[in-house]
Amino acid sequence: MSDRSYSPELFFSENSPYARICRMALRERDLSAQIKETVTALRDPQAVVLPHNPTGRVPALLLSDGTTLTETTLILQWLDQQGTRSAMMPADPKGIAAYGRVLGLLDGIAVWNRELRRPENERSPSVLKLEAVRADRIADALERDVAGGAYAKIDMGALALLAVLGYAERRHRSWSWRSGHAALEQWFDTCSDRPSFKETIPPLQA
Ligand SMILES: N[C@@H](CCC(=O)N[C@@H](CS)C(=O)NCC(=O)O)C(=O)O
Repeated sequence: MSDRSYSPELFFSENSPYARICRMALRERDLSAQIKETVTALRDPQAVVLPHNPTGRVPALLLSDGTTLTETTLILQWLDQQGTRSAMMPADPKGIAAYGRVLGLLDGIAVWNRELRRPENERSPSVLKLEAVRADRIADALERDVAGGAYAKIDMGALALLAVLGYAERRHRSWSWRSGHAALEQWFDTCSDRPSFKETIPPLQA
């Protein structure tokens, strides 16, 4: 914090599924005119986010008084209090559980993807296996959830699910999540038509 005043600024990387949830929420809540989005490098001593956020991670949201919020869920909670649109952060236990389940999937996939980015001889086969099994198990649960009507309302849990499946489509293609998950696939194909999703698509990774 400082005595200076800042323009609210959301630091992101195009590849980050965590930041993408916040970027989608910004659009869904019609806050793009008030909050600027700034691309930052990651794991780079010159990264523009570093003076505001020593963790160097995204998303990070710089507020007008110089406070920087980090961690996706905390940023979403703050965004939820801005603007005039109705709240998107679930408050009921079922909605909170649905949001948490998706975050759990995303955390596992982030570990899996990081492992895959290491040189082949440094990868841990047991980590790769554990995360693949975890992701499939959560996808099976999500398949049942979606078939039962969960994630039908576009709240923060639904945005998180769009971001994680969108990440699997473009950046983590070794996970064939569609196989055996027809309801999830249909949900994704329908919901990915939203402008907030289309405007935040990450580059394709081979
Ligand atoms: N727990 C954090 C995770 C954010 C995260 O891991 N972001 C990644 C990009 S997807 C990052 O900034 N990595 C850069 C680094 O590890 O230095 C959240 O919920 O926001």
